[in-house]
This record gives sequence, C-alpha cells and structure tokens, in this order.
Amino acid sequence: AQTERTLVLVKPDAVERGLTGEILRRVEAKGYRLVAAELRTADDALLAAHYAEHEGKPFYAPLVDFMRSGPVLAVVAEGQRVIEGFRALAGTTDPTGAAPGTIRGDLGRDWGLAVQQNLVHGSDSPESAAREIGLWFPGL
Ligand code: DAT
Ligand code: MG
Repeated sequence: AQTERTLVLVKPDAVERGLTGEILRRVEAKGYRLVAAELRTADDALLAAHYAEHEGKPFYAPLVDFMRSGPVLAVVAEGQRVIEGFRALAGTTDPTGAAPGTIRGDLGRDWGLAVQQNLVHGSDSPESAAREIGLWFPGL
C-alpha cells in the first residue's frame, strides 16, 4: 500500500460542539499524520468548488449554508490508504445508521431537519483528495 493524503473537514457542527480534539485524536490514534490544519470560515466560491459534484441536488443549498455557518477545521492527513481509512473512521453519511465505533456513529446526532450535519468530511478517492487539497491548501 502506498502513502496517500486526504482532506478532512471538521464541519461547523463539530467545531461548535467542541469535538475537534476528539476527532483529531481518532485520526492520530489510527496512525495517520497531520500535514496541515487551518481553522477558517469557508466562502461561497470555495464551497461551490468543493461540493461541485452535488450542485443541483435538493440538499445542495442547505449543505452550503450549513458549511459556511461557522468555522471548519480543514486538515490534510497522511498515511497508508488514509483516504479509505478515514472514511471508515468517519462512518456512513447518515449518523443514525453509522456504526458504533465511528466518528458519526459515536458522536453524530439524528439528522432530523438538519440533514447535512454529520461532523466530518473525508475525500472519497485519490482524484477527489488531490482536487480538494488543492482547493483548501493551494500552497501545499
Ligand atoms: P459523504 O460526506 O459521506 O461523502 P456525500 O458526499 O454523498 O456524503 O454528501 C456530502 C454531504 O451532503 C454529506 O456529508 C451530507 C450531505 N448530504 C448527503 N446526502 C444527503 C441527503 N440525502 N440529504 C441531506 N444531506 C445530504
Ligand atoms: Mg462525499
């Protein structure tokens, strides 16, 4: 297996709830290394590029609204198969169905009306990771 990098976003709900430390702890405990980290409030242009694949879907506008509602911690993590590995740590998209032991399964709340709040983002492929890291950390 080869060393990869992935983009992790600790989303505004997780920052607001004070879960950044707990989430980074899990990433580091798994053996992944932090390469870059920045707390920032994303603007529309960045979020439109980041979520381009979801444009036109019914949850797109609420998703972007949510993602710019407060600061996110953007992180680049590195390790063997970290792209797949972080998504396994995160759990499935809907926190209610996410397995216990995962970030979303242990810490996520029922979506209810706020369907887009699921604590973290992780790149889903090497292509996505390269694209997303370029968007959030253009100097890296
Ligand atoms: P993931 O974040 O697990 O990669 P995704 O890329 O399909 O999931 O969707 C991006 C985000 O959009 C997801 O984290 C939460 C939100 N979302 C996805 N599907 C949704 C849905 N059916 N209703 C509301 N929000 C949704
Ligand atoms: Mg995704």
